[in-house]
Amino acid sequence: MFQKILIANRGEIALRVLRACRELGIASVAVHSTADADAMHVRLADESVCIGPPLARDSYLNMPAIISAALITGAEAIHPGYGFLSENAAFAEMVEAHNLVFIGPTAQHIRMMGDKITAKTTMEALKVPLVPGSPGELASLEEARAVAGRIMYPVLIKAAAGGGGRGMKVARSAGELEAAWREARAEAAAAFGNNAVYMEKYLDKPRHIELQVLADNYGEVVHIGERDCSLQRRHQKVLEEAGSPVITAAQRDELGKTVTTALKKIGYRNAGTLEFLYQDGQFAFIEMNTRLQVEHPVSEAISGIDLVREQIRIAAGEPLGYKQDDVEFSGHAIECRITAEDPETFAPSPGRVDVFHPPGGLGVRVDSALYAGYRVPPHYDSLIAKLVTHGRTREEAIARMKRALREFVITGIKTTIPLHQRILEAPDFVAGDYTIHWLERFVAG
Ligand code: MV4
Repeated sequence: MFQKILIANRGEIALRVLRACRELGIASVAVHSTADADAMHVRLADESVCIGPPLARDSYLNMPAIISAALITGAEAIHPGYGFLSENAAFAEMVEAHNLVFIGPTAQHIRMMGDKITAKTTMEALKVPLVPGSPGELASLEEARAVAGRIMYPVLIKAAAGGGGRGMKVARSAGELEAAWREARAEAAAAFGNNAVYMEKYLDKPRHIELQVLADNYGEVVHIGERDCSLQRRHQKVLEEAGSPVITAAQRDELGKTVTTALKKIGYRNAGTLEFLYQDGQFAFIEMNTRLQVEHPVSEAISGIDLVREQIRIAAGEPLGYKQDDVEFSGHAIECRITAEDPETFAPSPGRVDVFHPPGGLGVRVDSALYAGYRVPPHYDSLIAKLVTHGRTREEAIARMKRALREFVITGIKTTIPLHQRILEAPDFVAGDYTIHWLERFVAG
């Protein structure tokens, strides 16, 4: 096992990784920008290194500064958290080239899944269900017309280097195809420096359901169940649940078997998440994320598995030590992402936190790096707390969430706590009756 790990991140996820390190008896090194000198992750780590000015590109994305910090402090491994360098294959390679361990998948798997076309063709060959679409990259507008004619409108043109909705254009009819083709390619070139695009049939009312997996270095792969992440606004997830209110144990088992078999065949390692669209009772793979995700705590709650501890153990070369049958799911979990934003307009609300009183009690978890007197800097993601509740049933998890949201006091900045309170009262939410479009309409009306 490692004796010292560098955490290449900030905020709540840096604390999350730090906690796993401490429980494993591993020393931690925090890195921080000049804007984060007073941050909680710096205070709680055993050591810290300043890696640059506030802008992320000069600090949390500064690869040489982070590698140097690891070498200087004698850290043996680097945990990237989520965002920043977590899905950067060149960074994973640079880490390994300095005889450090990247706590995540291999650079080869990060690169494979970073190209959405390669990810899809790989999964298709392994019998994972996909949305009908182009067999690979669209070579020309003529090919786009031919594929659309076969799969029928509406269609979506997506960027191979995309994800998160950028470079994605809908064509509802043949008359809209040329504009969608041109706009998607231009946006992809500008955003990613790669104009490769592909086509899928546009699903008009899907849910976004993802499956968490863990894989060791010896061919053992298990899934940790699904998360329903349909409640999102502008491609930012707002509230997630595990399991999905619409998925049965039999569906979970079947999808889990398909996915774990596929990942064994490609030799995938460490944690990962496969994203699916779910509509009319069918799953369709769209993308794979090769990192720890923000919403991982809901999977931890229903499985009792510490996903970060598992990531570290796997990276250190330990076998998983259990099989799929040993993974048991219990109850239901919900996560509310609380951001420093106006709950009506979503305008950012950085600034000084006056009062910070998190909720507690049975079945409540708060992952947050806030404290009274802390200044939320304007330079980074607006996520300030993840409130997670677990109950024996979905109803119990909802009741606990309502209770916990009422207890939660954050003053000095605006937060989205009132938005979550409104969602939890909505009859559609209580019924589990929502798609990826539900929240946009809810906040508009
Ligand atoms: C889709 C889709 C409908 N049909 N693909 C958006 C981001 C990217 N990760 C995939 N996305 C979508 N792909 C087909 N064939 C609708 C979306 C989509 C979406 C997906 C998941 C969560 C939120 C979303 C919001 C808008 C559109």
